[in-house]
Amino acid sequence: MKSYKIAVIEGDGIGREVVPEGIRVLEAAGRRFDLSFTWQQFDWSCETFLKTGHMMPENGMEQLRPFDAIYLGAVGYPGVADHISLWGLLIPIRRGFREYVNLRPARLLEGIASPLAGRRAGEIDFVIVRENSEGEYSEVGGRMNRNTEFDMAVQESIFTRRACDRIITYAFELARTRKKHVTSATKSNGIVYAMPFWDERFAAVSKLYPDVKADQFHIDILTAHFVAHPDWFDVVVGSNLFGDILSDLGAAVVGSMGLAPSANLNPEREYPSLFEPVHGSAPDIAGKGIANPVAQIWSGAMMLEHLGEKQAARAVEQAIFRVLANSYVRTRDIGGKASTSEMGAAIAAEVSDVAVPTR
Ligand code: GGG
Repeated sequence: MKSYKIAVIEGDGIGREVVPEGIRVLEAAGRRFDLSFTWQQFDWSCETFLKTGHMMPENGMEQLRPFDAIYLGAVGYPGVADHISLWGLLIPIRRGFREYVNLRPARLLEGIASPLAGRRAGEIDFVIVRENSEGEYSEVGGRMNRNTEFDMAVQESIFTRRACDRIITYAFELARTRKKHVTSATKSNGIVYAMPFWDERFAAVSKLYPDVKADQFHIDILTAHFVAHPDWFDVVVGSNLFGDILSDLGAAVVGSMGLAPSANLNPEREYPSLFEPVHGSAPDIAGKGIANPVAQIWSGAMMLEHLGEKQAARAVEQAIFRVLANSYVRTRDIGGKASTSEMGAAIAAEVSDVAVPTR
């Protein structure tokens, strides 16, 4: 039996409701595929911040370092400014553990209605590859003259050749395992230094992949194409901010934020990688037991894949697909009345005997 040590950070809001369902499903996969998990809970959240002044303890990164992976729910809650919660927990982990790839698949599944008229399952199937270490999410800048009429803020974007090349290369390698097409999200008409540089790096890396189709769109028209022609895309690579925005749009066109998983990967495996749904803590529905746990559960499948447990990963994915395609158990965001735990239980039950495709 293989065993894995997983650090669990449920975080805030619906994170506390969907993570237990993810664990329930991964435990079911463990029983079927002879895997054992040790789940260690870390109660790091906005509530912790309000009690201690820190989202995580000073030695938080040291505490997480020995784990095989990190399974996170959501970060952010009213009462704590969003930049405090994000920069106090999620971003230090992504950066400290060199999780420079943020992988965010968007696939329209059987049984799910896209808000885009006439789109059927399988027609939308792309992956956002988001640069996760620099770009617009930068600590370079500052504030001056606070609370005066001269109050001002400066925020610098950082684009390095090393980080651009490695994320673009990752996108091309991924495309080779899919439909061999990479689209770059740019804005080199308006952002006059960073984005022409991004385009140069995209052009340079794309030359190394003559077998992969490469194209690029300015982010404004790209968002329009996501709505009008989502079937045009396979792998879409973008900067930290563009990738973040595009992945919420991707989730929306495939039916719900509750269906969008993500992986923050340290591809070199020097550090634990982190798996979390794309969605946030959703304070408007938190505490009601109605959040869709699929994004969290699917992020668990991505974690299994990264750990090398490919059969178990496939089983979790197939269980999700089967429940969404065939079952009346569905949460409100996708047209049903089921609770978070009913949905988790239905997927966990399916994991034990669902057919697993070999690929
Ligand atoms: N599930 C993780 C979460 O809570 N994300 C909220 C969020 O605002 N994330 C910003 C980001 O991914 O950069």
